Amino acid sequence: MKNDNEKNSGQSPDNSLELDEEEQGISRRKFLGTAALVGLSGAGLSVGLSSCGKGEDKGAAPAAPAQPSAEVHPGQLDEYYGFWSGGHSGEVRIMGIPSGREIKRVPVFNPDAMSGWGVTNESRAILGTNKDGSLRYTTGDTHHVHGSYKDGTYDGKYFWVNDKIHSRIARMRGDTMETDKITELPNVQGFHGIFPDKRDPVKPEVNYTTRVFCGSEFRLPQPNNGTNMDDTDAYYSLFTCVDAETMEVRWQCKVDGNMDLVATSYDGKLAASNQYNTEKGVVYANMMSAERDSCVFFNIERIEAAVAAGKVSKIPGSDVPIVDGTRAANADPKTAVTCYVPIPKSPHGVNASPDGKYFVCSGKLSPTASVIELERVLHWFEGHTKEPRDAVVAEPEIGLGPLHTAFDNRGSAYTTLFLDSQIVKWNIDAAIKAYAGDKNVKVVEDRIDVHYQPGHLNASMNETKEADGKWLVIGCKFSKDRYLPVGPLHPENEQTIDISGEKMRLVHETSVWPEPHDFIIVKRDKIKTRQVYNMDEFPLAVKDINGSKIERQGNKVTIHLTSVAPAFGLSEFRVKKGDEVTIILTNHDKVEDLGHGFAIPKYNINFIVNPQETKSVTFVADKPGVYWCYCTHFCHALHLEMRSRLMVSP
Ligand code: CUK
Ligand code: CUA
Repeated sequence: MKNDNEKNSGQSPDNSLELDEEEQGISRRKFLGTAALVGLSGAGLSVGLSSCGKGEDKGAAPAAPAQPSAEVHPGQLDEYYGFWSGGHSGEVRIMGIPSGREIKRVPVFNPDAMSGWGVTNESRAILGTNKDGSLRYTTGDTHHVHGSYKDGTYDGKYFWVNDKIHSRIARMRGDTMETDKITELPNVQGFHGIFPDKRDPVKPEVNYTTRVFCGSEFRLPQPNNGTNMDDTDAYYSLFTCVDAETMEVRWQCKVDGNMDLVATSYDGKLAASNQYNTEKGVVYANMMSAERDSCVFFNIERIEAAVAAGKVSKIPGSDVPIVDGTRAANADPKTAVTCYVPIPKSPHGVNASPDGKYFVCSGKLSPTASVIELERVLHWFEGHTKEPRDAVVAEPEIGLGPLHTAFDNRGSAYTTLFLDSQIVKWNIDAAIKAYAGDKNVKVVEDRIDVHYQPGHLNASMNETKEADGKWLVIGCKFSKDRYLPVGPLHPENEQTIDISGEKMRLVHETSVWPEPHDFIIVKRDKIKTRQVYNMDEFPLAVKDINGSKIERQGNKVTIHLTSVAPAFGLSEFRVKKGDEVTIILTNHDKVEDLGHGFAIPKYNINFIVNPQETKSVTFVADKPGVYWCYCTHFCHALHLEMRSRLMVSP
């Protein structure tokens, strides 16, 4: 194991000329810089795929004592929960970190045959249905999972995830790790960045999450009804505030440009979104002409004051109050609700440092990361500084294709370099000094090759005040040669790096099915799950263990059913062709993990009930005959015998 670690540790390449790493980094960057940027404008972001990460894993630093191992032995538990988005699978995945073991897949926007998500009446009500009863959407595209905060750190209560394709926000409960609410955002397309606030900007006692902010990428004509499609200059996008508890949309803020990721400050005063295409292009080439795009800051207190004062507009067909956050309407800092901080070329990603002082924003077409000091953004809003750009306090050159940044608890930042297939570790204070003119500081502290083309990365507890600087996980977009080939589509590759020492050490990798984007790594003691439901939570519950029965009202039949391993409360039930049948199933088993499945052949019904849980399904009995309803979840030695007979008479 140790040998493997050393072999794969990918320490910064050593070469015979013995350049120091800083010099190497720069020469590599200069060498690649022109060619790669030229490549970008023509061939998209896939340049360099065939040449990255080869043959540079020669040297290994002298072993530090007691290096942390990613190995979690059989029977042992991981130290962290990892909450992963599932991309176009539409789900959220839960992994153990550092082992990378996948523990759960939580259906969110995706129908799921095991749990019955999209099959049961309860889940269909959350997902939303059309008038004919069909699901409103069966596709999803999840990118960013974020948890609720209290006192600047995770409280384990809720997790939110975005659906980029249909602009929905979903909430997952921390105790059951199941989706409990979904809201479709009005007036937007391409809902991408999402971040909960960390406290209220004006009420000190509210030191926990009460709002979730949502950026939207695509600019649209409004109202988007086909009457005004050609005036592309009039298109715009909206930043949306959703109530964390009710999941209702509170307000929207109109902005210039496309919004990408979202970050929030620890004092609750600011939220921000990095922006590309401030050019307002509608074709690719026009979207990258400007030398600088922006990171737009939202003054939450002022926006909410404007909403309260009724200084809002509305889009026909929607009730949501809209505040004008466009550049033109916010020229005067003292009344502005937004501040557009210029950032080099098409930034992708904005992340808050755990000390609460900075946001880091990287331009994917610029080799830099910009450090924005939040205090200075607030000063701009107060009229003390003139230019929004004055809030930028550092802009180190770190490598090619910088996307997302994570932090440890020792002042270092870690940025993914998509084009270089590397992670670069750099020092924030040193970068600030260098920007101020100090030539003697070393900004870049280390580089490591990853495999390959990293997108997001995240460090343990990174997006909280309790960032602990232990593990860094890298979401690599391409695995190429790292796994057995499985046909045209390769898995993606999540690599785990030990960041507890000065040098980064690659210690583990695991395949993941496309396409996770972002993830968070949460200390396990922040999460309190429960394994058994309370029957009272379900209004429909069949509480009497002997209460299974058939009820008929006209052609509506309700089957009240219980389950106790290895039997359902009724061994048979008869209905007539054309009846609308509702089955309510309450699981009376109390033992942890003793769930049962309920599947009806040819009727497309399959779901499970967890201990003490109730679920229901409704269908029209349109096919006469015998249908064996059977338990799909192995529960007992007599699991195969756990059945009930549905008989539909003609
Ligand atoms: S995005 Cu995919 S790598 Cu949706 Cu956060 Cu950056
Ligand atoms: Cu009940 Cu298997």
